[in-house]
Amino acid sequence: MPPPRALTTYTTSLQAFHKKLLASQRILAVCGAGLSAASGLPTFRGSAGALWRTHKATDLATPEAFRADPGLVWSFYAQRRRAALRAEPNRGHLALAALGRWAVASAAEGREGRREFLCLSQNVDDLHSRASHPPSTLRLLHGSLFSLKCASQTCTWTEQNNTLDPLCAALVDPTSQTTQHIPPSALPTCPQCKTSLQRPGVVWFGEQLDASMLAEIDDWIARDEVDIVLVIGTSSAVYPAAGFAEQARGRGRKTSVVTVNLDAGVRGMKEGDFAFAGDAAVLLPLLLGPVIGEV
Ligand code: BJW
Repeated sequence: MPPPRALTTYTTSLQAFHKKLLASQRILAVCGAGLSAASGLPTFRGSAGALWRTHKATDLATPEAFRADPGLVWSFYAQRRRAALRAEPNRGHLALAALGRWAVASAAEGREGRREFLCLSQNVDDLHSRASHPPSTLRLLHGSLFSLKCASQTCTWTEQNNTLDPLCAALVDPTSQTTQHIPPSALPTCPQCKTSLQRPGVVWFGEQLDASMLAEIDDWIARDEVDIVLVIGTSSAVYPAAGFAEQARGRGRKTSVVTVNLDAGVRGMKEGDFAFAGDAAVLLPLLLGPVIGEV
């Protein structure tokens, strides 16, 4: 019987990857929902997690869905807030956090040829922060389940790190399949404008990501060649996140794109790239071990 694909990929390139890693100065990571799968949180596409009740999760992550039925969308987010609060960061989050500390320590040494790492995460579950990832090396592209903001585009109210569960009485049982329709009047209102509803502080389809964060990422990529781009647990279906690996590759000829995904395969790989098929929580500590040690 042929060996499983994951094992084949892993055994043929781990040594070569470690050689590249040890010679690398600038590392970028782009993370997606697959990173948190081992923590028990569902992904968006191609799995049982793609459906919430009878709705496609991606259909609920839109301003149109919120306008049409804010109670339904809030139930979806209330359930995900609860699941994320109960989840624990896995060894993949810990490995990335350790890589962040490696970069921070290198910057503190202030010597020539310092090592840099920037972790761009599409995940909104707060598990990077709970794994003690240094904030200076982490950017949350799609916001956070634990940020709130006003649904009105003309009101500036926001609140960070709100972990109240339930957020309001109407959201006491967001998992219930039989929950009645929740009217807007039962949902929390913005304390500033006192008119519009509060909404999750996440980025929905068709909404702009934070412009200053995007400019900062562009600058980081443009500043110098990126040696490694780790593309971890993402379907790379959503932009701009899906474009950062190629943007970094365009900057230098030595960039290796390293895919870490249950479904990783060799399709689309270029010379010097790597693909590791398997659980990110298992693979990341192995892949990053030579620079971060044990996690
Ligand atoms: C494992 C694993 C394990 C599982 N270990 N791996 C250019 C071209 C075309 C369209 C556009 C474009 N630029 C912008 C757009 C429009 C749009 C877009 O990209 N549409 C696409 C559908 C094409 N983008 C936007 O609207 C963005 N805004 C923007 O660009 O503004 C300007 C603009 C607007 C309109 C037009 C043009 C410009 C905003 C995107 C916001 C995305 N928001 C969401 C919801 C966030 C809040 C929430 O969480 O509820 O973000 S949607 C959802 O998808 C969520 C995710 O972060 C995102 C990506 O999903 P992710 O993380 O990749 O998860 P999955 O499930 O797709 O994949 C999981 C992977 O893990 C799989 O591959 C598994 O195999 C793997 N896996 N277990 C390792 N254990």
